[in-house]
Amino acid sequence: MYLLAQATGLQNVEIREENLLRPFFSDFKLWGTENAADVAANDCRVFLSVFLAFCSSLEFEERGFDFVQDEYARAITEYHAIDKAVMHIRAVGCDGPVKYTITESGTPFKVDDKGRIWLIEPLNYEKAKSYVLNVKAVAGNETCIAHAKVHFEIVNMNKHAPQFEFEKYSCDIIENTRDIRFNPPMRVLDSDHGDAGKVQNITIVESGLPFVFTVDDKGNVKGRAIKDMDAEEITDYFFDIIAWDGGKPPKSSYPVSLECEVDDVNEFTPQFKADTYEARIHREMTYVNIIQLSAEDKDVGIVSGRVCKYTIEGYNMPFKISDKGVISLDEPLGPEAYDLYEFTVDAIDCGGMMSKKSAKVAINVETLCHQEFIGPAKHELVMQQCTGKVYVTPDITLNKCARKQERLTSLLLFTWRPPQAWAVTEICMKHQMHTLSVE
Ligand SMILES: [Ca+2]
Ligand SMILES: [Ca+2]
Ligand SMILES: [Ca+2]
Repeated sequence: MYLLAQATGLQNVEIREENLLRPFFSDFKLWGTENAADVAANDCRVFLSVFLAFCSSLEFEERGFDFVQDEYARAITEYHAIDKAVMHIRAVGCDGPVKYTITESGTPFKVDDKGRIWLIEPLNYEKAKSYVLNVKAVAGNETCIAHAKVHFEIVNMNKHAPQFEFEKYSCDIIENTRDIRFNPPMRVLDSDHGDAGKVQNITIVESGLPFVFTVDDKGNVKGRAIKDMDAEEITDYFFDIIAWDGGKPPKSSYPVSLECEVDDVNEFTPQFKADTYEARIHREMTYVNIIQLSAEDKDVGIVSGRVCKYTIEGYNMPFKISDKGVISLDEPLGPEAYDLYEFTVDAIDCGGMMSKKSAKVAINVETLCHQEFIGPAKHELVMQQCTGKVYVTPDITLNKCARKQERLTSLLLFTWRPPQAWAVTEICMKHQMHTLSVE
């Protein structure tokens, strides 16, 4: 028997091991609790003395062959070591050896000839929260028989901390939704029984994160955001979570680190940096880069946030545009081409969304150069005897890139020449000449 009184006023009184004081225990505790503030230390000692004397008198009272106590009780934890004695009961008052038997079969206990009760199988709080054993004692060639009740209360112990099934989980949430997806599915295990083995809640180590976690009876964990996720605002969340069981006191798991990625949804179309683009090119030339167009996409995803293609909207346009937005010209424009090409360009993101507002492109085609002969022309041709050769333009040269005004001058030169030749011919005819060759 073990009686422990603590502090003043008997506020905490604990009775351990088997005892016969159980019927008195509740009254004793009630007395102590209600009057705790008023009971002096002396009163406490007097009470204990009386109480213990009373108990002693019970133990040694002559009762014939009987158990020392009618009833025994103790609490044992469900993790109590097996093949260990957990209680000692004794029947006295008859000659000869005493044989003890437990009436009930199938209990995890056995009793030996010395009255020691042994735990022989592991306890499980979930299966049985208490045991009541009827123990029979027989002695004196079965002339002495006694019975006693033995109560075992099984205490649910929190021996194991919860544990996440895996060390690593990938975690993601689709943008504009709230449900967290784990891969593999998240589960927490706890080997204890009862509340001590039930995962009660999951907490986030860091504060200020927009997530809550729930766990069901089987330890399956679900996570949810408390607001719709916006990948353009925050793409990745890094945090640790811990699992707690329902034991008293609760135990916690090792934290699991999570990186939860918000999966981008293609919400935005590409947008051109400028509404209009303008360029100048020349005829008879090709271009690999007339002008660079550029569009951006507000989405953050690799697919939905990147421009993959540009297209020219216009019929029979001589220009091309690359996937990078560069306008080029493979075939030179001839004199028949327009002086101005106007068309629109659209940008398409890699998720297939096209810009809502096209870019306007204007390309001016200039005629900068043409080829012509340049040289002083003779205003008067003199041909002796009206036979032989005379050079009309002895110093003529070829200008491969003449400007427009020079060309006009040149035209004047050539329009001026035929009358000259004609005049020469006329003169020669007068002199009875038949031919005049001009080279
Ligand atoms: Ca536990
Ligand atoms: Ca998005
Ligand atoms: Ca997009």
